[in-house]
Amino acid sequence: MNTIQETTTSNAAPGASQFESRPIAWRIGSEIMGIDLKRSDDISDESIRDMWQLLGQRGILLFRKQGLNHDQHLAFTRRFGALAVTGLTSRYAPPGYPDIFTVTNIKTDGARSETENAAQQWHSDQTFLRVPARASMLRCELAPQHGGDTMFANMYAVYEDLSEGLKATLEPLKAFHSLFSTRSKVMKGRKPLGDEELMRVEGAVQPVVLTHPDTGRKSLYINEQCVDHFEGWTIEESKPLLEYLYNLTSHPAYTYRHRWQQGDILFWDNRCTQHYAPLDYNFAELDAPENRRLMFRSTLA
Ligand SMILES: O=C(O)CCC(=O)C(=O)O
Ligand SMILES: [Fe+2]
Repeated sequence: MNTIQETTTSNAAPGASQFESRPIAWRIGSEIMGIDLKRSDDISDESIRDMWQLLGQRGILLFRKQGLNHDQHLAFTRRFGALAVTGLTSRYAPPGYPDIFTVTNIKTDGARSETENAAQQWHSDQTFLRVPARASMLRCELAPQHGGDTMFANMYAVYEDLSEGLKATLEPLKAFHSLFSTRSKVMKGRKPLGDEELMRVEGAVQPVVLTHPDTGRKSLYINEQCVDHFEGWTIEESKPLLEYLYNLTSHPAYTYRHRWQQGDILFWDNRCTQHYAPLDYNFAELDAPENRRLMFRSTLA
């Protein structure tokens, strides 16, 4: 088995970084401590660079108890580059913040939220766009009393554990990613897309094995929300191999499961991780205040 580089505070450039970090699981994730994200202008460029480097290695970064508002959330996200401006999140955006995607189970005028099941399948974000999301940052405003977790899988590790034979088979393959794949559950219960939105989501062909531009490591880049066939293969031909790979992704050995607390920020790299929200809270009683879940996501281009 390949191990992810061990992460300690000494991993950062000596003297330059303003934060400490520790792994939150063996194969994926580090917590960043000792930094106040409300004042992201005060964070040094070196610290931002070190966080970005750690994100590429560890896949996800956790920041506890930050309590950011929308402006602070976007300001911190922008320290890592331009936001993804896709026009696709605006229908689920809080008023005045078209770049923030709201993930919630809170009803509006008695109607179920269209994003309550946004992550019922393992995926990384916006792979159906020709230029997919590089990274995403999810902030917890309200967590259910029990559950409401999000799981993350290390897709470097999934790839690295395959046999050399299967790696060689997958290496030249490409896959077609679409919101409307035969597997996708994400559009169920949502208002149909408008013409302009439809044009943006016509789907995209992506490599099956992605080399991460920062770490040079390879990861498995398919997801069960968007992919039902390899390019040039039929859905039937692709199915057994895809299912084998999707089952590996969900194996607990590759994952970290996050129990949310209000104020948490989770920052993930979409090129080497996938995520999934298991709906492990009491959704039969959504009107009860203790079952409410409210999250906001910013997305990097
Ligand atoms: O609901 C969650 O925990 C994750 C939602 C999601 O997939 C996303 O915001 O990209
Ligand atoms: Fe997602």
